Amino acid sequence: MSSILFEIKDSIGFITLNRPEKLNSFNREMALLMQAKLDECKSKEVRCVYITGAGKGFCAGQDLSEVADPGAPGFNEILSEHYNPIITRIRKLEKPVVAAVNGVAAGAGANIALCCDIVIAAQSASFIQAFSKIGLVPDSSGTYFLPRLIGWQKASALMMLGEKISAAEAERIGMIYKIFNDEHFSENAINIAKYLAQMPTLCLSYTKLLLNNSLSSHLDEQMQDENIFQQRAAATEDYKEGVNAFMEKRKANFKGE
Ligand code: LHQ
Repeated sequence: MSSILFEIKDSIGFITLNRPEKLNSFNREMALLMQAKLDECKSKEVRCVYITGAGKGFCAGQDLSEVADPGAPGFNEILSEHYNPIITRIRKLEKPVVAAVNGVAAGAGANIALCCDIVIAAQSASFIQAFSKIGLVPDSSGTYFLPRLIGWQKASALMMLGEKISAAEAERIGMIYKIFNDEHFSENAINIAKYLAQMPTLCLSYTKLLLNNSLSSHLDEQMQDENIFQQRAAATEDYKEGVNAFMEKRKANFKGE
């Protein structure tokens, strides 16, 4: 069985982390496969990406048995060839990426989820910046996104203490968007992806780009960028369709063009 399951359905690229016996922790093969599947999601056929885990966990970060192996890839290789390219691909993908956190998300597994555009979690899921517990620093873009999501103090404490927090607490502090009860989790999470996949994809990609830029730009630059991307959005077929549908009091049929 492949360590990453992939299918395209209803214009959604479904990526399932699939090493359930190891809580879907990453080894080299799985990390490279994840990159390849994210690349496949560049296809126009895919209008939303949905990442989840098989079994009871979402992802426990690095497979620690792999790093303990004497022939293991070095730390530089692991970060520059495994995790960082995954984060870059998710942020650069010109469509929304949903993390559907079905269970525990630890270490790099938590941070991969947190770099996604919309993070939803099952009520029983949890998040842990597990790095300090094994003598490592947070990676996979955690030190970038976490303080921006929840503020410096909470990020600093969660990263230093390595405290596990519940999905409900993660929602409360703004680390994630929403939780759903376990029973209807995947149905509700997939409904969000289905909705996104029917939206004006180009406008969502411009929104993503603007948000990416806003993490490091100034007000004047940001408003200039909004001006540029608003003109691009206004030139899309979906904008015409959106306004026509509003005037005609009908549901818009967006094509992502
Ligand atoms: C695992 C793992 C795992 C292998 C559970 N590996 N087997 C970057 C640079 C280079 C190198 C290092 O890494 C990184 C990035 C990182 O991600 S560093 C952080 C690595 N991850 C961790 O330190 C988390 C380790 N796991 C845990 O703390 C717990 O397993 C959590 C809190 C995730 C879940 O706890 P439980 O729900 O109590 O599950 P469990 O501990 O019983 O785990 C279930 C099984 O999964 C168990 O196997 P077993 O054969 O005993 O049933 C674990 O050994 C295995 N597993 N995480 N990362």
